[in-house]
Amino acid sequence: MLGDGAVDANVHLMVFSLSSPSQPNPQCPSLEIWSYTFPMTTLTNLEQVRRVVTAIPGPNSNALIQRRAEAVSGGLGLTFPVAIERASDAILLDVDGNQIIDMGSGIGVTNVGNSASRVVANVIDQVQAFTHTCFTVAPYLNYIEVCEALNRLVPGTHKKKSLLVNSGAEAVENAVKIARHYTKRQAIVVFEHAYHGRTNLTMALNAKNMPYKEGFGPFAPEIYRVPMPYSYRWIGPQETITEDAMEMITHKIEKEIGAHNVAAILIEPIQGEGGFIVPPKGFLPALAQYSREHGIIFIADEVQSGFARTGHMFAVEEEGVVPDMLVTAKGIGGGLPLAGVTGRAEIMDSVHVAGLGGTFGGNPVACAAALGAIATIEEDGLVERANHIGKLLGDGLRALAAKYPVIGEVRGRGAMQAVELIVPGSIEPNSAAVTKVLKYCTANGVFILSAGTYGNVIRFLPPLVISDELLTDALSVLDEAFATI
Ligand code: PLZ
Repeated sequence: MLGDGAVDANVHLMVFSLSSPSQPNPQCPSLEIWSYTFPMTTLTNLEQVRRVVTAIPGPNSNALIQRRAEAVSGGLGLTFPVAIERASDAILLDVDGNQIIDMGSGIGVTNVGNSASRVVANVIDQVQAFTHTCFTVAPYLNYIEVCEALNRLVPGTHKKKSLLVNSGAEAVENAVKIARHYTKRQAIVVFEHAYHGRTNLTMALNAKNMPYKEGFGPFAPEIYRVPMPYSYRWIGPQETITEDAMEMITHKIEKEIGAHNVAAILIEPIQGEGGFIVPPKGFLPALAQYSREHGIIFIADEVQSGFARTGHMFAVEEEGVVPDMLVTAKGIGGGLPLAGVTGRAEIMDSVHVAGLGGTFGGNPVACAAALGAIATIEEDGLVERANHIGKLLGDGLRALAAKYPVIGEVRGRGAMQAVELIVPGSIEPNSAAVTKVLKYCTANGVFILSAGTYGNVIRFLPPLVISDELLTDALSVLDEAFATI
């Protein structure tokens, strides 16, 4: 059963001890080695219930946050001022003993649950085997296996090849590099409300200035931004939103850039940081079609929407869109840092040998974790589970929207759902209400995230193994939170 924390794998631990030998150690006679086995349940499993035992944040969290302020760069944000000690499935245990419902999955990363059993077991095995060679120095099997899995899972029947790197931003950068190299063109088209990372190139690809770009320029050239059909805030008629947006985009491309100069159109199939903006039906297929007609590489950034999150393995599948390149990160590694670029073989092979690389990209421990995460998604039916969560969570949020006029819109797909908060009677963004809801949820043991260009969106990205009971409990805390504003 999903979400009940059942783990059947066992962990073998080598324990170094100075007494009670089971085997003498020839290297060092005074150091004896014990080898024994105990069930992983004792290491990772937490009862899947919310339990508030102190104020949240509690005293130990507060002390740790103070220590953080002394040691860690003040340039890092802090969404949830609660320090975590352990986590399993959809429960986070904080340093004060509170059990918190995880409705964020570390920003859409632990889709398979916190410390998922197959991920943990694979990582332990791999760490004991070897931790690093640098894949471009000396290759190893699990990197190739992850690429094979990506080539199989990414939509399209054409021959595909993949590349592994460390982060979403690095993957996006590589996709852009490869698209430019293949097309011998320079312009990259991106969208309003887009988010693609924090490196220099990806900052330029992001729409929002604060906090991502402010003071960090100069930014990379040849990036062109076009309108996003954000239906809730679209000023034109809803009936023709797809056609009207396509008209504005193609006009901009043809008049301001020249379609023949465009290397790639880069888009998140559902925008993440921008506020879970779901494009209107027909928009992504129209964009993909336009790209095809003009020799433009269509790149889907599925860093946040990928790996079963939306009730498909990848969000583009909803409308049968086949991108030329697809970027993955977050959920691929089940909690370890890994990212990928998967694309048409002729595009991925167009780069000269050694034109791509990096010291850590596709680290064997991260690849082992990814194989565990992919097996969990496929064997435990997490794509279907995301659809089930979408129904339960979506219905719950729509019931709240009917009750609280501060909720302007409920939107999303599968286990990627959000509410946009407004000043009742208008569509004016209400970020103050988001702050209040987040504060109440934190104090009551539910972890949620905000998002949105205007900071007025609450997003829900629960681990896909969350139980119905925990989801219902989180919704009831959310109901109480809305009642306080
Ligand atoms: N593309 C669609 O959502 C990362 C950002 C967290 P990295 N989103 C979370 C933060 O505050 O930095 C993201 C994304 C999409 C690319 C990225 C970038 O992925 O792994 O954070 O580099």
